Amino acid sequence: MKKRVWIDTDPAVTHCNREVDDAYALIRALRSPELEIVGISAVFGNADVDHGFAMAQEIVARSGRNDVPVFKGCAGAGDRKDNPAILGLREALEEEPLAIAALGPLTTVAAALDHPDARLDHVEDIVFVGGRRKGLAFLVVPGQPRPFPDMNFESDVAATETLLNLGCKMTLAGWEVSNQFWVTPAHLDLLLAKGDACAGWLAEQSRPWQSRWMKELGTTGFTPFDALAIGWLLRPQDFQSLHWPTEITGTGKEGLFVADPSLSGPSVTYLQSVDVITHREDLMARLMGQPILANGQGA
Ligand SMILES: [Ca+2]
Repeated sequence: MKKRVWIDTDPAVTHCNREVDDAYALIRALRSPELEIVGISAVFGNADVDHGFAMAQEIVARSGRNDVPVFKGCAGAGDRKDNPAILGLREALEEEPLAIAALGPLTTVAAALDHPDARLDHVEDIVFVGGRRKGLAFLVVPGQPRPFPDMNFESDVAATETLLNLGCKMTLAGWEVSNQFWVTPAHLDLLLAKGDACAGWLAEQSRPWQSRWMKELGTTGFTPFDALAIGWLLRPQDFQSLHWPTEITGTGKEGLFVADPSLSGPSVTYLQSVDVITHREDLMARLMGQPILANGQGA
């Protein structure tokens, strides 16, 4: 049986900061026959919601998956009035249980679920690209001038609070698990050489983003953060995880979403590490549209 999934995403790719990792997550998911993607919703974040909506539609078309509906969601933190994404997610939940991959700020997901008619008992998991282990700074390299922000969390702290207070099951696919995983120039060359037009487009769009990481941080490539959240839905056996209580400390931009055994708030599944080699094989094969073998490798 296929796993029902809703994906909430903030793809920039060709616009604003040109971050590409939502595209890695979306194409990976759209090319995974194990998943029934019942809807994709665009939210503000890396770009404004209008661009994110258009880009999500473009990625669906490039992946050859025009059968998957795309909905426009919330335009900013606190924008919780009904929109097609909020109503679409709530309707999808009425039918059967599903998992939610939350790849951007949680505004739309919180608005959909914080409603008397929302079937919270049908939320199997909210896989959120955010949160941190206590004391963890988001540093790619030692001596980095400024740590990376916990962008999706910081963009709407209240939305995270809402979902925790509702008692929703949540998995944090945040910095720690993602920052072990690199897409290098050789991987982009492979996508171009062995992939189809969609994989080639992704590789070309990734070059400027990758160059920026390598130039500014001295890395061997970039981290496709959001793709790890989809990976958890596909191959949980590749991950090491912990079940830890959380707390939201501080307020506004000073706020941190922290998981640690010493805390006393709602518990989450915290993804700690992943089998990088197996998991990257799986990602690359799916991006190129190749069949996946049981060991996670492309045929
Ligand atoms: Ca994202």
